[in-house]
Amino acid sequence: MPHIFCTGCGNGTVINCTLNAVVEMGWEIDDTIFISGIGCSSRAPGYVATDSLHTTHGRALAFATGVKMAKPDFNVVVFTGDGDLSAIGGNHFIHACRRNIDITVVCMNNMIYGMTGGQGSPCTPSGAFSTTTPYGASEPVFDLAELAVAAGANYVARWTTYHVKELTKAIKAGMETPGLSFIESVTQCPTSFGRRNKQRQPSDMIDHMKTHTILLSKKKRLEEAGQKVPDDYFAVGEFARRNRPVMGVKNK
Ligand SMILES: Cc1ncc(C[n+]2csc(CCOP(=O)(O)OP(=O)(O)O)c2C)c(N)n1
Ligand code: SF4
Repeated sequence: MPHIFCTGCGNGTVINCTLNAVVEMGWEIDDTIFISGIGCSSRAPGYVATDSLHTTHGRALAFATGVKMAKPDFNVVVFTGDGDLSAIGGNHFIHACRRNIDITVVCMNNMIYGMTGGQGSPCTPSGAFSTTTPYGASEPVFDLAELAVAAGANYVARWTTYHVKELTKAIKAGMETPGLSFIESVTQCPTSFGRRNKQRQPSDMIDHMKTHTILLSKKKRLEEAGQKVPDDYFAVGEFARRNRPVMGVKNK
C-alpha cells in the first residue's frame, strides 16, 4: 500500500499491532473510530478503513473526548506522537487521563519531531542530537507512561517496536479496560532521530531497544535491592491496571 513513511520507520509496526488487537477484540468497522493529531505517526488513521478524524496538532484527545461523549457506544482509538501528545498536546493528555475517558491512546514515541525535520521533543533523551539540540539535549525528559499513571489513566503500558507480541497484547488489554488506556511504543525513526544519533539503520535503533530495555518488575526489584539500573536503560511492561471511575463508557 502506498504510504508516507520512510523506509524502516517503526510506525507501520505499531499500526499493525493495533489493528491486530482490534481484530482480536472483534470490533466492527462501523463501531470503531480512529483519531489523531498531526505528525508522521498521526497519519496512521488515514490507512485504516474505519471512520477517522485527522485533527489539528496536539488536539487529538480533545476531539476524541468530544466523539466519545457524543457516541459512547463507539470504540475510540487515538494515534499520536510524543510531540503531538506531550508538547503542544500536553494539557489535553493530563486531563484526559484525569477524567479517565474511555478511549485507547497509542503513542508512537520516536523521541523527536519526525515530520518537521527532527526538532527535539519533550521525550528526546538526555544528550541526544536533534536540530534544536545540536550540542545534545539538556532538558529533563518526560516519562510518558509515568505521567499517565500519575494523571490517573486506568491502563498504562510501555513496549517498543522490537516487542511486537507484548505491544499487541498491551493494546488489547488497554482496549478491554474501561477508562483511559495509554500504550506507549518506543519506535524507530531512522530518518530524523537515528541519522543524527549514530543509529542510521533501522536495525541499529531496534537493537538499541532490545539491549537497553528492562522489565519494569525487574527494575523495581533491583532498585529495592539498592542496585542501580543504568541511566540509558528504560523500563517496559505494565505500569498500571486499575479501576478508577471513568467517563464516556458504553451504554449498557
Ligand atoms: C499548531 C501547529 N504547530 C506546529 C505544527 C508543525 N508540526 C507538524 S507535525 C509536528 C511535530 C510532530 O511530532 P510528533 O508528534 O512527535 O510526531 P512524529 O512526526 O515524530 O511522528 C509539528 C511541530 C503544526 N502542524 N501545527
Ligand atoms: S521522519 Fe521518522 S517518524 Fe517520520 S516517517 Fe520518517 S522515519 Fe518515520
